[in-house]
Amino acid sequence: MRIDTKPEQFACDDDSESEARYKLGASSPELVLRLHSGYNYSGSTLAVYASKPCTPATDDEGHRIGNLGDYGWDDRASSLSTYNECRIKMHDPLSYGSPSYDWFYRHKDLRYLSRGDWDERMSSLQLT
Ligand SMILES: [Ca+2]
Repeated sequence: MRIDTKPEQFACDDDSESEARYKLGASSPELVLRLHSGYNYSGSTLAVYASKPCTPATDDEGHRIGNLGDYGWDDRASSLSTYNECRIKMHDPLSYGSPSYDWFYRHKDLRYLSRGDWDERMSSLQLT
């Protein structure tokens, strides 16, 4: 059984956006994913940063979140964007598994997760 490392929370600058920010890994983080609580990139946001670029390998354990509830985002996302060549696989249960929504191509913007019946459903995710 895998136990995921809980990412550290970023310190917020006074003049920064109000969105919550988290990073996966330790150094030189780059933006890989942004979740939104509303459709069409509206509502609250969660920005996810990774310490290394996404790669074509789907088994990269460096880019995954096993419990979005750790950040208050279990069953909450209604739209999302990926960045920096990353693709996402969404999972309904905690700790991955089925049902899941397949990998999207790079820079795929998902403005309405309801279209795939994935509105407020994702509980864990992988990025590649
Ligand atoms: Ca779920």
